[in-house]
Amino acid sequence: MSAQPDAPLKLWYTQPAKQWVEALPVGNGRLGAMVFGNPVQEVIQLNENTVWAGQPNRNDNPRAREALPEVRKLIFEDKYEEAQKLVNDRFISKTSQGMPYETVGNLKLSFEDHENYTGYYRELDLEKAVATSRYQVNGVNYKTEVFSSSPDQVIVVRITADKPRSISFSATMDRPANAIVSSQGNDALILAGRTADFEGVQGGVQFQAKTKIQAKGGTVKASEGSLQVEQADEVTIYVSIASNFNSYKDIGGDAAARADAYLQKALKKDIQVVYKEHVADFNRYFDRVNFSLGETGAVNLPTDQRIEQFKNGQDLGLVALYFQFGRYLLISSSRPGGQPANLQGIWNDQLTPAWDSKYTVNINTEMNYWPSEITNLTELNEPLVQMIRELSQSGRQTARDMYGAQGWMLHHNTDIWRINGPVDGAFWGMWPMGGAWLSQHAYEKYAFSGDKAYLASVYPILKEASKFYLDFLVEEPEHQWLVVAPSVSPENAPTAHPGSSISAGTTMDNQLVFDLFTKTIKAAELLGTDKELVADMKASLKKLPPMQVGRWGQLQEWMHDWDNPQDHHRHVSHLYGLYPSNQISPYRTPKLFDAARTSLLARGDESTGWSMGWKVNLWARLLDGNHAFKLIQDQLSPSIQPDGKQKGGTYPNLFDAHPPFQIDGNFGCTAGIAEMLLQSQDGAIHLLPALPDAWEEGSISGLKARGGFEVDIKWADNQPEDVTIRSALGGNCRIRSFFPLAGKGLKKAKGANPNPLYQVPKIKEPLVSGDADLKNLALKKVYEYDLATSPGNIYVLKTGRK
Ligand code: FUC
Repeated sequence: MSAQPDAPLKLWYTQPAKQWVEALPVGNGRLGAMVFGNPVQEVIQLNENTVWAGQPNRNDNPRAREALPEVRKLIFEDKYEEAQKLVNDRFISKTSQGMPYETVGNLKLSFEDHENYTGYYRELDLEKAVATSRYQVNGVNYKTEVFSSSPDQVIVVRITADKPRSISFSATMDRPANAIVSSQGNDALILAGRTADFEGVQGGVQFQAKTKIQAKGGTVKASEGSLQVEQADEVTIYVSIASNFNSYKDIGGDAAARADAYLQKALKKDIQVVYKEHVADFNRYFDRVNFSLGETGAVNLPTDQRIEQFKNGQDLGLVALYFQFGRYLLISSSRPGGQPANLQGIWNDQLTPAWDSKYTVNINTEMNYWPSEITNLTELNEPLVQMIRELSQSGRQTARDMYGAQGWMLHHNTDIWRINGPVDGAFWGMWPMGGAWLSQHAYEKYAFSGDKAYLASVYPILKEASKFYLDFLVEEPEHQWLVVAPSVSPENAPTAHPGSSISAGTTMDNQLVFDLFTKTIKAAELLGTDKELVADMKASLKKLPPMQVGRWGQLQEWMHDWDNPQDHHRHVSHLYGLYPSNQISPYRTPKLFDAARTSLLARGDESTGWSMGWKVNLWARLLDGNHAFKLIQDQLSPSIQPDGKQKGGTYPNLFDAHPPFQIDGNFGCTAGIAEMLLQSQDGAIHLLPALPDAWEEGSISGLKARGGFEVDIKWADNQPEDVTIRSALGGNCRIRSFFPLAGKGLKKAKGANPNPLYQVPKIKEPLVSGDADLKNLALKKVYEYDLATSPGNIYVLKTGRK
């Protein structure tokens, strides 16, 4: 048996996982497992995505409404500390700060006589979504495979050996607290529990995890809450988990009956069929995108060593592996009908994980979904869109009770109960922009698909979010601009008042309101509705503060020129306008583009995992592939240092480290790699907009572009060689490239792009003050083409090099 993988798309190791961040994740969106691959004491840590502490509850603080005018007055008098104090007293929730997502517990398998194992190998196969470990004991070859099936809604553990009657072990289940384990019949264990009371909210989620063992040959017996398997030829273990959760308002389901029903259904099938259907189901998503930067000898190194050596430079195969791992994680943690991926996706071994492993919506939740459209996983957005629909219901109460406003709103956090109130203290929580940002995700799916029926279905989300801001915006005294107040530029305080982050009219807020209104107007016009509302939004848009260039040439983070060039804060909120939004463009707003670059350079590179993931996207949008690659190198460096301390980076199992583990960085960097190769936010499909010098040759297929296009690119000598564009909707396809292209129907671009899905916002360039220095106004020559496409057709372009 070789200790080498037979395909590049595998994470693999030559030792079992000692810590959780070495274990390998499998998941079907609902059920997650972390597999340690230990031959002696196998641990399979289990999750189910509705196992959250607490129960339906609200955390709005209606005392805010009365204090709102006073807080605004304090802000406009520059009394930011006092404003923050009042927000803490009167706005911040006095009840729940959000409930934690909890582990279900563990399945443990003890193989007493396996201590002297040899030839150990374990892998996670990204194409099959199976975690496998294999080793030898006394001349017998053992193999354990684990997967989480979406068609069958069970986790499956398969243990096989190449000699009959070789498999003997005992199985137990446990949980850190609040659960009882019992056996059922001779071959099943049940772990039954209830989630915790937290911050005054009683735990109400009841759940059951049922483990059923089927052995071929040999015997299975139960005793005192454990199962003993003796001398079996092969063993299949099914783990079925369910809870009483029906919706964020209703926990009246029957956990035991549900867990049983899933199990019985799976047991009726041949295990080979369960396996095949699992692989086919997973592949339906995974196979849509192929990506290669070429492989070097590094593919023959275990993944943990590849991460350690990545900074040395040549292992581009690890970039492709990391990219595909990001797609793997989204397919495994976000499936239609379920919950969106939380801070840890669905994988969490604790009862009170960092930040409760909930939904932080001032960057993290959105980042989780950045790869979904561009990397061709559009269906996996559905849980996020569903959560936004729910928040747009629950958040009406918050808008009304806290701010006396129409519509719906959300602050910087939510959880499975769809809380909308401000939490954690004013410094972090007084950010009334969650609804504005999430609404972009509801809309973007339309920009990629052109699906008007879908747009109509999410229009109420956009409309009601906009109505909140129409009521909430207030005129500031200096310029009479309409601003959001109180708010914060997420989690950052300016040096002008370092103790208080509270301010008005922050750049990100203005950008978010701009996007929300612009998209709501567009949707209303397409759907032929709400003329008056559209007129109101158009009037308000004219009064939003413009983006401003500050005294050191930076894009101002705040309405006032408060930015400190030494500020290395992980949030780069004012650059929202550059990515994920498209308000800043090298071709339409070169001065803002230059200012954004100055800001990002000053912010620095190394940071928390997700911050580096964001910066990969930002450097891609700044058309600087080398700098984007530098950030990938920073992010793909070991989080765990020789002295045991952790920093932002990557764990041995390729999980992103904030630290601790936070999945947003995985998703952010995955999206960033795609943005380096293809962009479509700026009125054209830009091929290879930010290709690093070191990525000389490669290919990617199946990336999606706005306007209903799917694109394959093969390049060599850092130039596109073959480009294939599949058009789903027809219409003009404008193409941008740093190199000339040739192809049937390709014409030099003329005028504005007539494709309606490509319209870009009109942004006024700012006045740049005398002492600010713009450095980047000279851009590389770019070629622009128009290609008239018809639905269902495929277009092949070649290099135009002679
Ligand atoms: C935001 C970030 C933190 C962390 C948390 C979950 O508050 O500022 O870095 O990612 O979310």
